[in-house]
Amino acid sequence: MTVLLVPYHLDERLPDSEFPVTADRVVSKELHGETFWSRVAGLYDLVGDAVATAPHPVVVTGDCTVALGVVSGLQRQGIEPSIMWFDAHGDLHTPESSASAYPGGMVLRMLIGDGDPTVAETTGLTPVPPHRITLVDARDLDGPEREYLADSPVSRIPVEAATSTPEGPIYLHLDLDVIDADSLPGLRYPFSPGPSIEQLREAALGVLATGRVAAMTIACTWEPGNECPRYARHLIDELLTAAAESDSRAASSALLRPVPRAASCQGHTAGSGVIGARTAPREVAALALRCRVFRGWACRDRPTRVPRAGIPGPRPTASVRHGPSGSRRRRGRAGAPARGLCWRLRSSHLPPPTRTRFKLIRLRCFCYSILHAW
Ligand SMILES: [Mn+2]
Repeated sequence: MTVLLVPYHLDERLPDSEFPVTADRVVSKELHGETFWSRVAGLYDLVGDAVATAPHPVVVTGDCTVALGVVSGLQRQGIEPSIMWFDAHGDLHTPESSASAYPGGMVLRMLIGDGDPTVAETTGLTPVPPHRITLVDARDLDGPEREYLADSPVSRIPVEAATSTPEGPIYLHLDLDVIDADSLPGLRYPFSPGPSIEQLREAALGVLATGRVAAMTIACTWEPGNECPRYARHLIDELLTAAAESDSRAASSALLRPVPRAASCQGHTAGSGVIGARTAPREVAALALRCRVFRGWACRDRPTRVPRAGIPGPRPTASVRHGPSGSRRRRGRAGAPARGLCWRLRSSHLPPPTRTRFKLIRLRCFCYSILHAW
């Protein structure tokens, strides 16, 4: 387990002392930009990098919007999670429906693909299908949010029903304002009545015990400078302990393993790590050589998802240009991953001893794709 602290409420940097955790890493950045979303997009891109490279990430933060970065990080690993979203609020507004224009009230809707596209464009986030989202104990809902929920596949359950978990990998998001405001005085958007700290703890530990939690967020959505960190410390400690314990179960779950023997371009999974936008080409090339072939897709122009090995990925879209991996083989044999070498790499990226080997592999992949195209 890796504890990543993103000490922000929206674009405001908060003191680390507001978060009762010992972080393995603090993710922060100078924020620039005209609009709110352009200011935070770069930060969430860094969060995505951190999540994609950290084993079993737990993100501790001061708002819910950071979830955009967390989900994009999971997607970079080839994980398409179901979302269990514990929150007193729906977070289902659009810029048009929101009376307050509070960005935190729009984030779940943005994960579904609605609203401002800036963060998705920067981080490569792709929409999560609404039927994979479960809203737990959201009770302070506005009219437009109720209307949306009435005919959307997003499910809404009380905290007692959170024992039934969705299939596959889970992203567990805990906005601590889901707790009854009387038990946690000092929240930014308090709502009472609601579940006790104990009830939230039980529900969250139940989800963690499945061993399928790919990432967890703990959103400490309180006003700075009050007693909340002290009240919440024990709960957070227990959640972190449970997350660490569930790691061993998760490690044996094939669903959450990184894509094996993978290498690719910007933002893609490579071996056990992820190549970020700032990774040196030489390093990318070295990884590609070590794997000889990559499983998944290569893309010249922008990050694309690398599907889990052995599981067919999404079909190529016209805007995505692929390397010589020849998708025909994948179509012909269901379940077989595409093979090929990321052709963003050039032999000039390599030191002379490996250059010939690289050229041979590239030639082999090219012949392979020609053979299979015919
Ligand atoms: Mn929230």
